[in-house]
Amino acid sequence: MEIKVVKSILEANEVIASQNREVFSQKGVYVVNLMGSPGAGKTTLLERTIEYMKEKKRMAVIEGDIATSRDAERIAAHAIPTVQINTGGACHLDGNMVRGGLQELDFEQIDLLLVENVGNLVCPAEFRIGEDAKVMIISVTEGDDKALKYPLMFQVSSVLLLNKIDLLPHLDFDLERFRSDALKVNPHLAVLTISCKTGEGLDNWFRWLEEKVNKKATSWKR
Ligand SMILES: Nc1nc2c(ncn2[C@@H]2O[C@H](COP(=O)(O)OP(=O)(O)O)[C@@H](O)[C@H]2O)c(=O)[nH]1
Ligand SMILES: [Mg+2]
Repeated sequence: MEIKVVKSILEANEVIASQNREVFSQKGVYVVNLMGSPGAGKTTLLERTIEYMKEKKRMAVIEGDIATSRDAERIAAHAIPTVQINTGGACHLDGNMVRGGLQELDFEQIDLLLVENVGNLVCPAEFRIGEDAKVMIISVTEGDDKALKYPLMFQVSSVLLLNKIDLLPHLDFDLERFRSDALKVNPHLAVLTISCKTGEGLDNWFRWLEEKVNKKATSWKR
């Protein structure tokens, strides 16, 4: 009985996520669902991405948090349309919550929608929101053993950003072990090492993202 209930929640979410995706496709908007633990660097990555992309792409951000609008305030300071969704306790965003936020945005004026999911290494991976890609960010301070312990998020992501590599000299983080575990769980994962603090490696992320946004815009105009 319980299993049935859980299944129907996930199925209902799939329907709404597909409807969101249809809206994004009609408008040619590329959507990233950014996931990771609290403190991994999600908001900082969005800030760096906005700084780089601002002159090239029209962006908007949806901020998912259990409470507060602190992250939305950080993003809005960059003069980007920002919507805050407070889940009021839920550990992830789902399709319905995101649908509620879409009314606040003018998709005629947006090429790229960045969604910061609730800080959590488990739940956000279970729910589609209508995104083109799930991207996960993990920081070296979280340890090198997370891929095998929390496999689902690694499995559903297209890109894995390993952040805070500026801190590596202070830690026993085994980069090769981390990379090989992650690829064992998902051989298609693009693993990029970055530091949002020093900027190291971010050019690879920007290039990946820009290519995807351009591709979606091209297919939309046809
Ligand atoms: N040393 C270092 N600190 C970082 C880096 N990226 C983010 N931080 C810091 O990590 C903390 C959490 O970052 P935040 O972006 O708020 O994480 P979020 O909870 O995932 O959104 C902040 O104090 C950031 O300044 C990095 O590459 N290196
Ligand atoms: Mg944040």
